[in-house]
Amino acid sequence: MNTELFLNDLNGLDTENKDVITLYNEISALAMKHAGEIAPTAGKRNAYYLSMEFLIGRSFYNNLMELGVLEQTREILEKKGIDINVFEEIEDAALGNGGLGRLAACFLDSAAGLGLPLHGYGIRYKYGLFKQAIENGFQTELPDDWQRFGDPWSVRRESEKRLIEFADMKVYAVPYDMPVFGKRINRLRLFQAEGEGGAEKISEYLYPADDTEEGKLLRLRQEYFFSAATVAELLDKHVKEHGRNFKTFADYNVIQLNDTHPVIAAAEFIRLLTKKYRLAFATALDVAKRTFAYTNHTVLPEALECWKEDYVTKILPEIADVMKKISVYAVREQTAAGCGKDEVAAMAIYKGETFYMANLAVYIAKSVNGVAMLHTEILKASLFATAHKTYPDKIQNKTNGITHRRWLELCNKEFSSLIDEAIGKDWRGDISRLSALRGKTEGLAEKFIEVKREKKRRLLQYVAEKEGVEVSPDFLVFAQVKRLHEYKRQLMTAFAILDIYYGLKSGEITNFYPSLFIFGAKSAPAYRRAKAIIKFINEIAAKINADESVNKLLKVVFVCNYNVSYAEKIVAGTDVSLQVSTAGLEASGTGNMKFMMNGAVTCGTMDGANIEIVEKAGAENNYIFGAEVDDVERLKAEGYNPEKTLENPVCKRAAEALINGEFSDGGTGGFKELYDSLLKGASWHSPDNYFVLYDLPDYIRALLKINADYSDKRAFAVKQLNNAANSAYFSSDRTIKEYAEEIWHIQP
Ligand code: 26V
Repeated sequence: MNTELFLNDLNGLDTENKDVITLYNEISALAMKHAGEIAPTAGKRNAYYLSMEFLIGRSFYNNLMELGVLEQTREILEKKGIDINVFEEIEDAALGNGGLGRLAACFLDSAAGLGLPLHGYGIRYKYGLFKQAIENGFQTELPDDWQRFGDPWSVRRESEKRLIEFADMKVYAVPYDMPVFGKRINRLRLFQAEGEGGAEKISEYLYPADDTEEGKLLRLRQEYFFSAATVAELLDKHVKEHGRNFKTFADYNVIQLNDTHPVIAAAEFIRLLTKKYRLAFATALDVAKRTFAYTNHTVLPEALECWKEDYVTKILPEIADVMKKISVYAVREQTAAGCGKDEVAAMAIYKGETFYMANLAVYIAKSVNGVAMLHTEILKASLFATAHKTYPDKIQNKTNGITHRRWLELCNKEFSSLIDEAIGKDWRGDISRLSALRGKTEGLAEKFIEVKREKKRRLLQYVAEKEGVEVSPDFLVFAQVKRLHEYKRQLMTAFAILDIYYGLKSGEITNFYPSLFIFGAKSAPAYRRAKAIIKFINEIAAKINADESVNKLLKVVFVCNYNVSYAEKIVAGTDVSLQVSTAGLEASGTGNMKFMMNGAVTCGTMDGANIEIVEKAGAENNYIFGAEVDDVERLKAEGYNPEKTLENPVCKRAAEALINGEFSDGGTGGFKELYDSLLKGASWHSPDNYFVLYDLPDYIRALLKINADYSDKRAFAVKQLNNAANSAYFSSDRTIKEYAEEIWHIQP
């Protein structure tokens, strides 16, 4: 960054009578002009991160911070009478659903920060994740037209567009490059679909509804569209730099597949090498096997991709052929290695006229990784057990992380300054130094209480403006913010709150410290039970907040349109992070890490990265409850029957709240459906598939224990600080270093 020129231009910028959007575009354009060029990639080994999602959030503040000019920009604008916070009106680029997409954004940030050549490739959706509105307690969806503010951080590369062919249409993939600022400027390249005959549709929506054949085909087209554009570009680049010697391709390139969505890139890679460059299939397969690596992000069966053969054949016949051929090689190889019929079937890439994309990914990839220790163990022992036996060196762990730049320095300046005061500023450049806080938490408690209160005050002021619910910053703040899914058990939190409410009303619960529960969550538009849970939360919130006899002690708010920018406020202003998924089902979680780093205690189950959080920060500084993986397995084997839990009045009252008319689902039948899912089973799920009723009593105990402990504010602040002091491990800088050293073999 040429700071001097930027500040000079900014000083000279005429800001009179300009609206926020114009100013946003002009200031961003100045930063782009003086930021410097994207670093060249030629002659060195590069890593490419292929992902259907990059949940970047708002770029303005983050980019100015990374460029080292945020504070000066704030001051210059102030002199011109402009509060830099006005740009909060500019919405996020929400090109992702949740964890997987946000992780991709954190990874790019960390790689640039460490000077490592990692480049993102994905889709430039016209509309990102829908904007959520709440009407009468129900979620409704509005299109997210993020480009209406302009897109000053992208550069269209018209001359680099390329034609992507389907059996029934041809589409241009036009690259848009977003610089990723850090020690090195890396590139996030997003392709936009253009052309005739409905070509634009391919990059119109993130995750189009896939309950129809048309929707499924569109999703497949999206996957192929950006995978094919990326692979063709990398092969062209290799030929230009090294000639047609593809045996060295894997020396210069490694392609990381973010879940199975882009695994079709491996098939396209082989198709191009064999068809265009005339390599033998076995040779092409060998190059692919040395080039690709795969990350798994979920073990939920319904989230594991498979494609019916006739869909693939319809629009990508050559890809279908390549995948079948890969399958033949895999079967041959596995049989030769001594695998039995059942074992070969368990690893099948093509079976029953269906392609199993996770099995394809595991076979092709030189490395397969899970995203937290427990998750990786589950991959080895269950989901990919046969593959693990056959290829014992393939599966490895890379525990997720989050960028401490956005998730601590940017979103919590006050706490960051307190850390500076205590241990100096070195931690900002080398996060491992944050552990110097460890011995100092006792001494920092008083100041931390002030910082937390200030962050709470700002958060609650924002919540009051947006949601119309007023809460004092003296409340103890709990938050459960994440996608809405049954396995994440927001319903269990709602039940627990309701139980506390009844207890406060009846006088059974006394000495209760005033508490606020914040929920934030989007449900997939077609996920009926998740939508019913949102309505249920809003119903209990309305009842509790309106009850004068209790609302000085207990409040509930469901924040509307939870997104990256809202998260930045919530993680800083929360005391207790709720991470209560059914053990074994949350691959990692990354929200848990954001809260920890900002000094919140975790109230959670032994699941995903919670286990490692507790290991690092100490069980005494967190609140763990509920069934563990072994318990869940035992319960399933015994034939868990939730009817039995109803013998406990707590569970009985919770379940009945869904059907006794106390709360209205507006006549949708949604609450009865939730009740049935708990006691009868829903679709292919067994009753209480996620052990909500089973874990509820223990959850309530944990929440009440936290409430009691909080009365000693100082001791509680020390617990919170102990979490922050031990959070360095969860910086994505650490994660990216591990990927770079152990999978990618790339260097600054
Ligand atoms: C996708 C779907 C799609 C169909 C219906 C149900 C369902 C359930 C879950 C998913 C998750 C897709 C992958 C994903 O976002 N996984 C998340 O990845 C994060 C980053 O590794 C990790 O922290 C989260 O635990 C994991 O859920």
